[in-house]
Amino acid sequence: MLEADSQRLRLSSGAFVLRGFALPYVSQLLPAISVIEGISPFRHMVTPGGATMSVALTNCGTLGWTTDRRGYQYVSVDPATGDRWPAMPPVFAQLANEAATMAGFDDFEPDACLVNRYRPGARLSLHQDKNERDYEAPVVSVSLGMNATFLFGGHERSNPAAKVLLYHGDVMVWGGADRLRYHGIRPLKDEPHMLLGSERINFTFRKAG
Ligand code: MD6
Ligand code: FE
Repeated sequence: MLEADSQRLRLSSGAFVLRGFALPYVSQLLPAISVIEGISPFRHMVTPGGATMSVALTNCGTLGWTTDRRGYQYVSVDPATGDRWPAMPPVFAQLANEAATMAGFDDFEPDACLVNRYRPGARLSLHQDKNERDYEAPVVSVSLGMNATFLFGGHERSNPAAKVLLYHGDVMVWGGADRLRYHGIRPLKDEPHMLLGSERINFTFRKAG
């Protein structure tokens, strides 16, 4: 199932890891993240089941992903501030569009960018990304900072999951027949990164509305 050329690891028909694809953008991405968190700070949200997430999150773009006791939803206003989410920086949209094209998904125009912050021990349990209206569009996901083990599962939660290491600068593009696969992140080890220290930042672009 694995197939690789120099910069593209193909996990399945519609799922790719683009190794180092975001590296040329990092010097623009980090200050943009500081601006975003200055407007809409990272926070630990509560799942519908009542658990507080170990991953802290914020958003930029027209729509932002949220969870609380009532469920998961995309909203245009940050519930913590009462204001709109910060705008998506043009460099974010450009990176997402170029990565999607590399994976064969043309004209990707995301309206939502979920920004996740992991510290040692934080994890994301197996889930499907299915709160978006449009499953035609792929999901583009950028990893910065500490390494993480990504779990690439199947279409049932109980299916076995492959483990894929994601490094600083890697971009995943995920769509087509793979759009609704279960996936997650193993608890992060504390192996500090030279730029970001004991943090991993992931941002995930979607067409949500
Ligand atoms: C993360 N990512 O990498 C969490 N979802 O921290 C995701 O949940 C994800 O990386 C869909 C497609 C790619 C992803
Ligand atoms: Fe996801």
